[in-house]
Amino acid sequence: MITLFDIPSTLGVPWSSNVWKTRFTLNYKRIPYKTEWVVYPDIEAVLKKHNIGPTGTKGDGTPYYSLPAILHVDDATGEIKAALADSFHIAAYLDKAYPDTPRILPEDEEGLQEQKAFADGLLWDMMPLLTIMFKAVMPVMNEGSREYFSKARAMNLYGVYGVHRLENIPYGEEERRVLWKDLEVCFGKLEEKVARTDGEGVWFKGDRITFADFVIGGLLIWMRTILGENSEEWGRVSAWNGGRWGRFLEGLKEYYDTAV
Ligand SMILES: N[C@@H](CCC(=O)N[C@@H](CS)C(=O)NCC(=O)O)C(=O)O
Repeated sequence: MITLFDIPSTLGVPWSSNVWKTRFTLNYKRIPYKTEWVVYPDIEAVLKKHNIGPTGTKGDGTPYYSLPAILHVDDATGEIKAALADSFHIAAYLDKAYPDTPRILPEDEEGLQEQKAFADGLLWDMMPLLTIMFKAVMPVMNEGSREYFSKARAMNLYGVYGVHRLENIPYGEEERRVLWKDLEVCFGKLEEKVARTDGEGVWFKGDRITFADFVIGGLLIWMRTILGENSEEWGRVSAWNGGRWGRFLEGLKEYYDTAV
């Protein structure tokens, strides 16, 4: 059985865009799994317990431990088959460990690099989204995560300006108006990337789903879950670019409407 480590919220449903990339991958492959919920301050200890290493380095030079992570245990023997973090590495592992399931990453080096570059770059191309979403996530963070999240994400975004808590980032009507305007431009650029394949299908590679689609899908489901399906904000996003994003997420429905 596979255990997927995820971060809880008070909404009681999966919400994290990064972890959704792995949920989509598991659901697409129809691989059964169970979820273990870990609040932010405990991620490092839980991963260390399972001998899962960091996925990067924090701004202060210390190791960065992150979710998603999976633990794959052979039910019959109890043998640990794998324990790893990072949604891209997990996708590569699942392609290899479950060869009878549909592949999600290409086999050629160039194709792999294209997927990795897209996965690594998307959030950097969506900077206005981070302030909007981090602000929106705060009220639904579990008690155990809230303090950590506020400090860590303020550090990510505004640390260099000496802002140490998300609550201290200015977020009035004018700031929001500018962020949303900039975000629309970001989605326009994303649309240009995806639109190369128009006519052959809606996905990043045209007619077949690849990991890049779960990167986009993770971002969209994060927004829809946190902003609210019936919110004015989600209505706006899903209508941009001729309604592409609402349709895109709807197209992934069978891979997120799965019991967890
Ligand atoms: N590239 C990584 C990114 C993972 C990531 O940054 N995850 C966040 C959760 S959304 C995390 O675990 N952060 C831990 C922290 O901020 O200390 C992946 O796709 O797996």
